[in-house]
Amino acid sequence: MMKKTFKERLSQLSEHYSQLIGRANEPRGPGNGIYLRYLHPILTAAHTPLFWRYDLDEQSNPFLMERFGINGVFNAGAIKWNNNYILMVRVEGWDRKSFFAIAESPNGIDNFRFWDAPIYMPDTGVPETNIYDIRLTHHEDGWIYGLFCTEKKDPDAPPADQSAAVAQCGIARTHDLVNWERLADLQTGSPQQRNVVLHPEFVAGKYAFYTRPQDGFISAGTGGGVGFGLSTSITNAVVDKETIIDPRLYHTINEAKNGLGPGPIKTRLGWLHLAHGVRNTAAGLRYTLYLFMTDLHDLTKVIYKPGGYFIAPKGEERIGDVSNVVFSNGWIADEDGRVFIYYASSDTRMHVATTTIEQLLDYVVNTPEDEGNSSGSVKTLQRIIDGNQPYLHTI
Ligand code: M1P
Repeated sequence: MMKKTFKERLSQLSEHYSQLIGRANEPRGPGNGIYLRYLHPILTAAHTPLFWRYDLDEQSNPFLMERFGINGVFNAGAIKWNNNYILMVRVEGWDRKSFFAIAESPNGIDNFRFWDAPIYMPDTGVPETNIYDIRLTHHEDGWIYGLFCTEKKDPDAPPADQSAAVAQCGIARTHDLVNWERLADLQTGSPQQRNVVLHPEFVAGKYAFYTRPQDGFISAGTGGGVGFGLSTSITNAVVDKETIIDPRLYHTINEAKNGLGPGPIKTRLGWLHLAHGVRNTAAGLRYTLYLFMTDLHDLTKVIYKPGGYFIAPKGEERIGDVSNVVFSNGWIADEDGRVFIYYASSDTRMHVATTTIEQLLDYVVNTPEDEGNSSGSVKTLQRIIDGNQPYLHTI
């Protein structure tokens, strides 16, 4: 009886798993003209291999129980590698610890499969409690770098406080995505660092970093904003001076905090940046994504910044472990001009949105800026309505 149950369950699980992994994805039109969303998430906890989650030995696991539960797969770094689309995913177990694992797809929109083993990320001597949100940069020095958040319990927290933590930026590099050399953590003057990103090119012969200085683990305090700084070394990286290039601002999508997403894409008009902005609401923090562009030569100068958000949580994206969140730390720009934006929803699952460099340039150049007040918004809208008068008969 027990034997039959085990075998039946195993074949049911295998069938469900193959159907899920092989499921074709399709765009959800007509969209907003800026990007296309897709029908299905590209990765969920259920996409992790059965042989991670289950002990498949009938003797030691007669009920075929999950022995290592996965809570969510989200916030993935991305890179094109051997012609395939690679996501280095934050996998979070039932125990709340995150680790990295790689999933690979031939087309970037479906058929993502996890590599057999998770990534072993070496530590710097004192193991961190949690690592997450890696940004992958193929640097002009030839290495692929991964910059990620390393989190430890705050040593100064009183015993009653079991949640105070210190976040800093871990740095590792690789040539094959499997074997990682861990370097010293980034040093800055800020007590907390998350969302640190390595720029792909040298700047004045130095390594350039986008940072996010904060006073607290959750709250920006006197800090916040997307910062920028240089370091002569990558093996012992030190950023002495952080210049805030994109501050948080009152009554915008990023008034509470913001942070850079993946490394910027170089275009003919400037460096294209994807970032997240956070505002507080009665229902908790709301995370949306936005775009901005910096000058090709002066990386601290923002030259275009469309008003408002680029992607906000929609439908099922709004619900999850940490609801009302979209977050991105990975995108891939293909040689043919297509761009794959990989974003996570509600700290639970991964999605893709597709667009092109030309669409993104049109978006950053021609989307009205935030005028900073309601009457400015009305003026902007009236300008569009007036301009449309000759075309009203077309709709
Ligand atoms: O829970 C939402 C996000 O919260 C943090 O974002 P930030 O660094 O801007 O504070 C991170 O923990 C991120 O992983 C998470 O998705």
